[in-house]
This record gives sequence, C-alpha cells and structure tokens, in this order.
Amino acid sequence: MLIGIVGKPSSGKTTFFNAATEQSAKTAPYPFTTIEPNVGVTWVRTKCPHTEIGKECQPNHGFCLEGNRFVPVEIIDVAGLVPGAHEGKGLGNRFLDELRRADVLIHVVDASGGTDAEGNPIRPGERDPSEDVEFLREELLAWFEEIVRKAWEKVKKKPDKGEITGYFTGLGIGPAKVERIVDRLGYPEGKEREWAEELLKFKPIIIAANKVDVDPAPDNVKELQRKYSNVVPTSGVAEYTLRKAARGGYIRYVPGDGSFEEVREMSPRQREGLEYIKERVLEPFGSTGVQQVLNRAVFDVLGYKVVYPVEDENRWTDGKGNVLPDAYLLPPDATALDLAYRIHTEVGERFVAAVDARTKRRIGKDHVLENGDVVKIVTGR
Ligand SMILES: Nc1nc2c(ncn2[C@@H]2O[C@H](COP(=O)(O)OP(=O)(O)OP(=O)(O)O)[C@@H](O)[C@H]2O)c(=O)[nH]1
Ligand SMILES: [Mg+2]
Repeated sequence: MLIGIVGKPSSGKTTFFNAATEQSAKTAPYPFTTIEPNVGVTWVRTKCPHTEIGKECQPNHGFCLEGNRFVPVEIIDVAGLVPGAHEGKGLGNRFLDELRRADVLIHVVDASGGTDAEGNPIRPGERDPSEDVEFLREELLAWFEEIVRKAWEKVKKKPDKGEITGYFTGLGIGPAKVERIVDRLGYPEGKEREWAEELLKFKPIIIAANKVDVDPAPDNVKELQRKYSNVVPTSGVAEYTLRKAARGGYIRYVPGDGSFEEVREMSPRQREGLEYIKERVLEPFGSTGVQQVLNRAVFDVLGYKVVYPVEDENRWTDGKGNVLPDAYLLPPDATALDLAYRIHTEVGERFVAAVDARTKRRIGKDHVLENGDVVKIVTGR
C-alpha cells in the first residue's frame, strides 16, 4: 500500500508529508523546494482491540496511543506540478513516474488561494483553488495519455488484448481491469484520452484543502466541498506543530484528535502558536484533518481493513506472550487464507483453519475478514 502526495508547488505537500511521517524534509514559501521525492512511513488510526481485554498491546510495527492503534503505511511526496507540465513546464512531469505504484493520491490544494498557478506567493484569496483541482486532473490525464500512447506504439503492429495489459501493471492496474477497458473502448488508437480517463479511475484522489488557518480558506473549503467529493479541510503546519509539541512532552495529543492538553510549561511564544492552532484550525474544523485524510484514503476510499493475527486466541498474544503484536492492512476482499499468506508463505501453505478470537468460532479459508478482526491461524504439517 502506497499513498502519493501531489499538487502544485508551495501548496504544502512536504509540510503535510512531514506532519504525517514526523520527518523534517525541507519546506519553504517558494516553488520547487522539493525536487527528489521524499519517501516515508505514516500511520492510519484505528481503535485497538487491546481495550477489550484490559491489557496493553505490544506493537511490532507502528504504535498505540490511548487505545488508538497507528498502523504503518508508505507515503511519497514528489515535486510540484504546474499547468503545462506534460509539455515540460516547471519540472515537467517525468517525476510522476515515482507515483506509479501509488494506490491512492492525496491532492494538497492551497485552499487559502495565496499562491498562483506556479506556486508563487500572492495575496490570499486571489487564486480560486478550484482551478488547482481542475488543472491537476488535466495533468494527470496527460501523463496517463502518454503511457497509453507508448503502450499502443509497442503493440499496435500485432494488437493483442493480453499483451497490452502488461503495460499497465507498472501503474498498479491489473490485467483484468485493463481487459475490461479494451472490451468497452476497443484498442487505444485515437482514444488515448478515453483510455486515460478510465485508467485514472483506478487512482482515486482525495483533496486535502490545505492552509485552512489562512483566510479566506474557510469559505473556499465550503465551495470546494460543494463542487467535489472527498474534500477534507487540513492544516499541515498545525499537525506538524502539534505532533512536535507532543513528542517534546509539552502537550498530550493523539493525531487526529480535536483537542490537546498542556502537560509541561511552555514559552509564551510556543503557547501563542498552539493557541492559534486551537482558534484557527481545531475549533472551526474539529481537527487538523491530516489524520482524517490518511484514514479516508485507506479505509473509506480503498476499503482496506486492519486485522490482528494472534497465536493464542484466548490471550490474544503471539508465541512469546506479546499482546496483539501485529496489525496488518489487508484489501477489502481479503480472506482468512490471505491473512495466512500475509503472515508467511509457509503459514499459507499449511493453512488448516482459522479461529475468530472473539467468538472462538472456527472460520474457513474463504471467510472474508472484517476490520478489527482478531484471528488465529491453525496450521498442519
Ligand atoms: N499557514 C499555513 N501554511 C502552510 C500550511 N502548510 C504548508 N504551509 C506553508 O506553505 C509553504 C510551502 O510548503 P511546502 O510544504 O514546502 O510546499 P510544497 O507543496 O512541498 O512545495 P514544493 O516542494 O515547492 O512543491 C511553506 O512556507 C509552509 O510553511 C498550512 O497548513 N498553513
Ligand atoms: Mg515540497
């Protein structure tokens, strides 16, 4: 699972990335700060089942905060995209190849309208953020069109349905999906655009309406939400600041929460910064939105679920007594057998049955797992 961050320069992509990954890649109020992609690990938040058994969990990966399990997911932040990138404007769009593997895209938009099409600072409100949404879609389509054109170039001498599908697996779009496009549209000759539109449906986009702390972003957010689906108001800078203050022991804050609590004496300047976040972001919008975007991408848009394999179905531990050590993100249709293979190929091969650790009922290999399931896999020799 990979999440890709896209958007024009200076919209706040890297700040969002830093907030989400707790890294500190370079950010700045001028275009093309990022050239080489930033790759990292972020986390989606879900209720941890340890709260049901009154024991603390011991995560092998990710972490758990006050009953909230944070499950790792890869995320990538790339250079800014400008209108005309497919014709070489700005840094062009070659770097989009870094996003080929992404399952879902987060489009970070400067909802304050304080940057022009190229990412140069202007007076907030001067740019209509809807234009950013439109042009980015155009650029992504142009990128896909190019991929379609190249694929067709290679197979057109001897057109073959099976052959052409191979050119899109690198985009994370499987053969069955591409074959359906061939059935519906025919071969891409002269239909590159239609093909691009069909392919783009397999890269769902969530809009992070960012910089909500800057007027007139709140009005622009409403307008964006009226026009498009999957718009989440965010402030990357607020989330970054809160996570940093929490790591530093100054506040108690669980990423995604709508409030924080002061736990250590702060300087007046620090307190002022946090007060600003409370007034401009948390109170009007309910959260900084960063965790919400990530969760929406993974759980709502992609429909993934978190499943917890255990070896002891009564104590919910592994062989060493660690409570709920693993939390796996699995695709929507994943079964008990898929979970077994995910743990280890050998566990998959020796699969006999699974046990639902809540009900202690046996479940078969084809049983589709649900979000939050705690499961023991029974293996034979
Ligand atoms: N007020 C406010 N400023 C923000 C927010 N997020 C980012 N910024 C500022 O926007 C500017 C650009 O941020 P970056 O994260 O470098 O933007 P980028 O999209 O990665 O830009 P490029 O790498 O140049 O494409 C910086 O000055 C950030 O501090 C936010 O939520 N609120
Ligand atoms: Mg950047």
